[in-house]
Amino acid sequence: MSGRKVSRRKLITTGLAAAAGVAGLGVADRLAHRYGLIPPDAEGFYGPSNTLTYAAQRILQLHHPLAREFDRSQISKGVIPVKGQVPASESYRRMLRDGFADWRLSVDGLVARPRSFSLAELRQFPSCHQITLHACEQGWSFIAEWTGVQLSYILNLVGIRPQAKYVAIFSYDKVWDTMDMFDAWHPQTLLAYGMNGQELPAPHGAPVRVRVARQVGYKNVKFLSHLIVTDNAKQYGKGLGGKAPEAGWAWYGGI
Ligand SMILES: Nc1nc2c(c(=O)[nH]1)N[C@H]1C(S)=C(S)[C@@H](COP(=O)(O)O)O[C@H]1N2
Ligand SMILES: [Mo]
Repeated sequence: MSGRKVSRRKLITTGLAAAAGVAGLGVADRLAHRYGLIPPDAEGFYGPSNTLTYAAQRILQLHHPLAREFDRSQISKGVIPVKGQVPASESYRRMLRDGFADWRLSVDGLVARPRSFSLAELRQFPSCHQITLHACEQGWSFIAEWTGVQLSYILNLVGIRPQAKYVAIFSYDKVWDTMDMFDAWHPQTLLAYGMNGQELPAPHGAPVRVRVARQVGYKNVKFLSHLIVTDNAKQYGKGLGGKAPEAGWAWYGGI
């Protein structure tokens, strides 16, 4: 045994695991509550295990925050799978035809300076590139290069209020989700407008999608329209924090 100091993090993690093993999930759940690590889908049959997974991973990840990045030579070749349809609404189709000149991403809620961004504005901000794996919960994956602006850059521009706990994400095809501030501030979380060196193709989410490298497919919302910073992820839809949880997937999709 080396070192006498046991970090607080270690204590919490060990505590959660031990509580789950010895005393049942109820105790782990109480510990997670104490540290504010309760996912929006914490109720119902899978609720306790959703809470345990989320709380334990968030604590462990303070150590290993980055998703693996790959070489250019590892980018997937051939046809890349697509999930979901390009939005059919007339307003979306018109923007697509016009190269998204009139598209705006509005960002409001618990922010000091609500505003909306054009695609041209997003492209002017410092850009990031990442070659990461996109893994769909349904068993397929691909590696691609993504280009975009860090969500954290946008959050800094609008000024996040201290009560902020989630970013709610809305799209043109009525898919929506919420992301906690850990993912929202994460350096690999991008508002991506480019894929494999080109403009983001419509089927992959044009003009801008979320790229959240540490989460499964459905957390990477495409066809963005609106971001709302909030302290309550349960106020939308059926109160489970996203469209995917309403279809039975876990709100937290960490990988
Ligand atoms: N707006 C929107 N975002 C979405 C989806 C969708 O149908 N609509 N599908 C999700 C799922 S399940 C996956 S796996 C990825 C797929 O990304 P791709 O189509 O670029 O491969 O997008 C996610 N984001
Ligand atoms: Mo997916």
